[in-house]
Amino acid sequence: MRRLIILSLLLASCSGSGQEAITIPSTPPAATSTVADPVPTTTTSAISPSTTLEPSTTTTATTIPLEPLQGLAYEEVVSGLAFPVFVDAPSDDSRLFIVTKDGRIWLWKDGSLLVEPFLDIADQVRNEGEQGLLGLAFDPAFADNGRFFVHYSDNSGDTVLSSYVASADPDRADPESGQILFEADQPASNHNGGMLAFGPDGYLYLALGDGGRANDAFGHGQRSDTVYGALLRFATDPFGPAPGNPFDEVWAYGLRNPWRFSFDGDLIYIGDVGQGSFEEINVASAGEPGLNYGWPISEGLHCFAPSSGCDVEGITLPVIEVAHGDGGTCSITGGYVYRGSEIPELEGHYFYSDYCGGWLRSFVWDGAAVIGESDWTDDVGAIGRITSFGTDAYGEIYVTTGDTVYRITPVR
Ligand SMILES: [Ca+2]
Repeated sequence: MRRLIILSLLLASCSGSGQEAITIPSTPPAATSTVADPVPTTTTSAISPSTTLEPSTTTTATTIPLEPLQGLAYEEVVSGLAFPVFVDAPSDDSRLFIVTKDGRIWLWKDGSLLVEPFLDIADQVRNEGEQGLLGLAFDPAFADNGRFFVHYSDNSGDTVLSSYVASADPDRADPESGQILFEADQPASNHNGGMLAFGPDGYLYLALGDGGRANDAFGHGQRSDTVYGALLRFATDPFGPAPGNPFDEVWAYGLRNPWRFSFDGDLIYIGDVGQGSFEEINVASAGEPGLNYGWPISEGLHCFAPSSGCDVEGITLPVIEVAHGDGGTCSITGGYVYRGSEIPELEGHYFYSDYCGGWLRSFVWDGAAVIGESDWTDDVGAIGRITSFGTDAYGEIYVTTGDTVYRITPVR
């Protein structure tokens, strides 16, 4: 059974790291025991459950009441993959696009995995450690123009953002359509960031890490004039830094290794991987330019450099900090706010995990504070290292492990 976990934002305690906790007098209080259980004991709403990924036009719109939610489960979608790191789908598209780190995008369609990949750029991708094909985003007009964007490490280990278009066969991309749009040298093999997504403003966001090694070795974290340790924002027609960016391509900075971020309405949720002690989830207004997320001044809600007495004025601090050792935590995996139809009780819950810990947790950001923190790990069970989350076109949430894609489903 799920259990409610109560973590205090202000009690960033007992790390053993020697880092001083940051006192945030203006931060609203964290969740308390008065937080409502996210799972109602009786179901009063009636929805139209979707039990398949078929287009809604083929389903019968029968409204039946849901049984009470007992918990969550992972439903295996497809296994035997070579390190899936992302799942996504264009709007109103029943297919699932599965990214494997080796440089391929696979299609799960009508209940099975197509034999031939949608895209295969493995010969252009270095697939080692944190390097590989790391991000995928569909043009908001994908249904009309077939265009999509990928972020990968090239054979030199450097960052590349490219676009491709689907071929006359909608299940295959045109491998000759690739256009390199943006490149950045990577001074080290780690901390390449990864995530690529369109924001609510229609611009394309790319998250890059601090350049790598440890302790912000290259001094990129607090520089707004480098693309490292930053959230970049691009216009795509024509391609270039988006209008309104505070610093050329850079939209926000002070990030260490933002592996996964997502948008929900006018908010952005960023899972920023910490160094040796603390992981963090940040929630901020997606439309606010120039935010500084603190690295390496802060790691989570603790001072990092300096290790005590750090000045965090002007820094956007995380809303969730997870200490290493909490459930095996070592490297946070940011996820999504649930906006699907199968689990209406969890509408608005942000799901996230950790690569090492493999746990599944959620919370609700109510606009001022974290409420309803929940740990679903006992429900869903241990499935190993969770590399990423993803969503389908209907807002259902998926997780990926080293070889399998699972869907989060309700138990009723
Ligand atoms: Ca931070």
